[in-house]
Amino acid sequence: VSNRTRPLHVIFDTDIGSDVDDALALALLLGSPEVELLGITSVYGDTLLRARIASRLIALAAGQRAIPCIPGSQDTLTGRDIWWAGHEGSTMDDLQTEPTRDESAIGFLIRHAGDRQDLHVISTAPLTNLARAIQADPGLPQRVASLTVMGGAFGPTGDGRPEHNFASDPEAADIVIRSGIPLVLTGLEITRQLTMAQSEVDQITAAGPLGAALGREIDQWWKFNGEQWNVPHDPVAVLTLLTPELFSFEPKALEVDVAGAAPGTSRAASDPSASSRVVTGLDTSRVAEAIVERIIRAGTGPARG
Ligand SMILES: [Ca+2]
Repeated sequence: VSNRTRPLHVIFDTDIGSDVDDALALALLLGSPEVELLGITSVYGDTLLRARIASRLIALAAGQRAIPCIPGSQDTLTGRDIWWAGHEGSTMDDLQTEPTRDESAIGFLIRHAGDRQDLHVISTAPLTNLARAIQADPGLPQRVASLTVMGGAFGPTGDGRPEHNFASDPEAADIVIRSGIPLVLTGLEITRQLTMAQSEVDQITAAGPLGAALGREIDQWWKFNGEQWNVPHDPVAVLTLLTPELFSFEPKALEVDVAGAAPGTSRAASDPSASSRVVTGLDTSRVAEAIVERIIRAGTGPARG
């Protein structure tokens, strides 16, 4: 349990529904007592469906209040093709009954940054909503406490391809990186140091209705990939905000390619004066434990007795 005296005010910006890791990241946030989740903004493709998926998972969590789920940008800044797995929402019945908030996601981000100097935004998706919010309100980067991002690749990743979130909307990543927003980036070379396999999934699936729903989402994602494991990219990035003591960070100047052979390709160079920090290492076993522990807490509620 954190020794913070005030809650962390968080907005979670997500492409939940495709890769299961956004759902795991949302559950992790719901199981984190130090977090006050102000809202979920969805992005990339069918964002109404994505907001409904988030709403369903929140409703299944133990003891949760209503948290607004707001459909955000469907298209990317330059109209690049949307990657859509096709299975989004298919493990959940009657999703059209889930409430979403009829408000601009970009306006929601700007409004909360204006209300509070202590807003922490977490993005585990293409950065379209954030880029549009910065375009609409160029003072936004100075009014948020931090922006935590799963995105980019800053070391060997094995396959030589740019990371999905940056590659899906590189122009948006470029705008965010250049904005001076206090950015903490977790790249693929960090997240790929962890995998979730059957033993973790068995524990999660046993954790109440939320755990069961996550179990179905994990199973669907494994079948889609033909694997018996997945990489929890987005939960790892969320933990860089909640448990920074489990990570090492370095200030780095960042670049992302918006043209050329592989748009979305990113680079980072050490720069003590940079406003951005890149995660350079992690305690893999403690991060893995924290992910499972917090997701279970979201499903079952705080320990009693
Ligand atoms: Ca994601």
